[in-house]
Amino acid sequence: MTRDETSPQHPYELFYWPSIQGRGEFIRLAFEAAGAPYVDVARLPEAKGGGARAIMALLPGGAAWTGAFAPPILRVGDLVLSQTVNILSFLAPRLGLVPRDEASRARALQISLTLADLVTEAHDTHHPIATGLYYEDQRPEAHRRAAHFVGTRLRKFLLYFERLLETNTESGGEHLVGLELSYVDLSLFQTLTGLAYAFPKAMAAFEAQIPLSIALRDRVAALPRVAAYIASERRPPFNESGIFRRYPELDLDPATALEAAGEKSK
Ligand SMILES: N[C@@H](CCC(=O)N[C@@H](CS)C(=O)NCC(=O)O)C(=O)O
Repeated sequence: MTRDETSPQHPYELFYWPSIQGRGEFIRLAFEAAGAPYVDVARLPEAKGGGARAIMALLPGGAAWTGAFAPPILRVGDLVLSQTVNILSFLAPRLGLVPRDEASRARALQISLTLADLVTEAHDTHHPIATGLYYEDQRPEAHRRAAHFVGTRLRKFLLYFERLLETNTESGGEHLVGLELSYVDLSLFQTLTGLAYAFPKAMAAFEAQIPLSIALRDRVAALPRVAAYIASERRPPFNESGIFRRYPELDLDPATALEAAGEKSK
């Protein structure tokens, strides 16, 4: 896909928590897959203007606040944007990561927002009551929430993305939108990879039902720039501070998750 801009006048600066993949990772991946230069500002040493302090300056109450509520935040010159999907849809045409026509862009946005919904539901399995509490303070509720997520919601989302691939026959089922790699393909890769980290048992149970999605995930992982990025120190590891967390007690068997938790689905 062609790029709208080959050499932006200002550097792309990403502001996101430095020690987690989280939502910032969807944006890092877009830059990395496109081979576009960017500065992951908070991963720089504090002495060079990095660290969490750089993010705080852009948040409400911060000295450089211009309207963002939470990271990830993108700065390009005077333009400061937040909301992951907003940032991705802004960057995608500039990085050659979305088809040029309006209908395809709108469709990519729709899929990206649905992926964001799934990511939020995955997050809410370990923080069902409050993001301001520790997981350890909401474990019984987390268990209930995970039972519903793994027992009903996860399958529904996964089969939806698989169906999108099946019906994009012109791409041979290889892309969610259009005929080439787009930012939504990258975001599906990241989501599936994160889900496999957090819910290995559940995801193994679903793999056979979503062959096109798994093939897409593996193709993205093997793209030379993405593979180099994954092997690099620029990609923070998955951990239990991010969105996708491995708590074995939440990795329930989808077939029995609801029953095991004493839950019913309406
Ligand atoms: N819908 C927003 C969610 C942003 C968000 O929740 N950011 C997290 C990190 S992934 C955060 O630091 N939130 C702080 C807060 O909500 O106070 C997006 O996609 O960017």
